[in-house]
Amino acid sequence: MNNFLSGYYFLIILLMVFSNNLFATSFQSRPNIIFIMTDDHTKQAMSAYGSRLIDTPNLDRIANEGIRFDKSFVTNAICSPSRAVALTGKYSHINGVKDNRDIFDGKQQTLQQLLQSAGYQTSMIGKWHLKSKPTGFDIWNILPGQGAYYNPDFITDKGTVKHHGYVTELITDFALETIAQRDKSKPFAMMYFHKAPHRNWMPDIDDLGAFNNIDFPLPDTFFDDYHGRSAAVKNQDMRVEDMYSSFDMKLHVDKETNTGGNAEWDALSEWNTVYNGMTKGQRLAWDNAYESDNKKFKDAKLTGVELAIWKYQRYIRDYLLTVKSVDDNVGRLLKYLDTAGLSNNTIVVYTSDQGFYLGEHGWFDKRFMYEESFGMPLAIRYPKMIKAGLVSDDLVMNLDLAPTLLDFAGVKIPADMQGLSLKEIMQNGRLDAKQTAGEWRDSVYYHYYEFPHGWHSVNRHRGVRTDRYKLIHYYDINEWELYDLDLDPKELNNIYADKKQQATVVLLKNELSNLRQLYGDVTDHTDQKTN
Ligand code: SGN
Ligand code: CA
Repeated sequence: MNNFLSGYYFLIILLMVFSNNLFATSFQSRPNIIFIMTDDHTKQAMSAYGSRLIDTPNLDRIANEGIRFDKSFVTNAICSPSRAVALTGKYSHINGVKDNRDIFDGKQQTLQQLLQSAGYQTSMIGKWHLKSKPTGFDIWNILPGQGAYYNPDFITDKGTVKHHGYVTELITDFALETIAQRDKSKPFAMMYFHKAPHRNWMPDIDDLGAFNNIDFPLPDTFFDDYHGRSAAVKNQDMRVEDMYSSFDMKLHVDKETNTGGNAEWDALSEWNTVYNGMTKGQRLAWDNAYESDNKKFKDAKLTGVELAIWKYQRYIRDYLLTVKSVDDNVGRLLKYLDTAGLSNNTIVVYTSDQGFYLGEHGWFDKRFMYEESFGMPLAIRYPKMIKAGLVSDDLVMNLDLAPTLLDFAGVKIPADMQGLSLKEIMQNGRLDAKQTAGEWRDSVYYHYYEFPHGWHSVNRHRGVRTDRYKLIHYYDINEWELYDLDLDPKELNNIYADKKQQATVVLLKNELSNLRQLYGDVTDHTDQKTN
């Protein structure tokens, strides 16, 4: 063979090997990604975390067939900020969304935009709640604002369309359609973001009344008197006993007399709008499920503790039923992946935008840095690369999600992302804080901003949590709290002023200041306008 020909064949072989590699990378090894986020779903309502309230077999399936993170936290426990953190891998003061009123700047670097540039087909289905138009997605179909449970509007780049049905099912229908119609020449990355179980917790038609005969256990701290805690804890407006009779309790009243977290808000007319937004048939099913209990309640004229307990029961039944529907629909999605042969090479992340109070401390809602709302459920399944049944006790954050998914997708993690990839933890089996000491972060940093405007009157605060301790600073009122989570996991005993704890206080203050340096959150907000 002459030189020219041998060179020619060599080139062909090289090209074949190269294109084969390309083929292998883009079609086989690069995982698909389904990022599931719910809104306000807390670990106390997920059986993989030992819930004493509900079974969630399908959500548990993700944890059992992959890894469950037991110490997973948000950086700022409220909806829009938390989403902005998950999509950018950056804290609120950097990504610009500090509270629910801020508008996300869609020109900034995001997980979806990086995946899209790397050749993924990207889509966003469900609750977006970042105010600006979604960017970095090939396909999007989102709820406006908080969205409606029944017959919701959805927005695409073609405009707004009202759909008949129940939001959790509709979001799932659209997600399945999007996967079925995907561009098969590319891997896909889908955000499948639910509205449920967000307030006002309206269950699906098929589930209405299903928990009417169950009395759920009250959390141990339901009657918390806030003794020894900061004024912030005493002055919040998020008590179950103050929930709206109309919008939350679904009673048809003439006048709303409860603050519900925002005394200015016209809860009664909102409830009427939501109720009348159902079709005649839906309202009939609704009335059948609620009206006999409503009548009993009106006749009983409960007050005080009895009234608070009645409200808790109605709240928790409705909340749990909206979770049940999420579980059923995630089950549909997982089954679809099985049948389509996609399960093995698809990363499924399950998380929520934060946790929630299910009566703990007498509360609903979130915002505080206590475990129930600071924590979030986090389970990730990727059969091809992660062993089933792993559990991690490492301190992980929503900040880590974007870097982790980029890492698995083979995309370089930008240096300005502040989170860390969880890939190694996920591949190495059970690690705990002790085993990984020195190799992983040993504290997490938190900063909540929405005060005095907005809902529920929770003072701004920042804090640090280590494996054992939590230090919180309500800086506007300059009050501190310290908890020993080993001895006091329910955070009832503030030991900040305890003389024996002063060495710990110094260490933690030092850690807090180091974290503020590390993440660039050094501005002293007390001298800024409150936003
Ligand atoms: C609404 C709720 C509040 C809730 C915020 C934020 N009120 O304003 O209770 O804290 O959303 O929730 S409601 O009566 O309108 O439902 S978040 O999940 O979007 O952050
Ligand atoms: Ca939320």
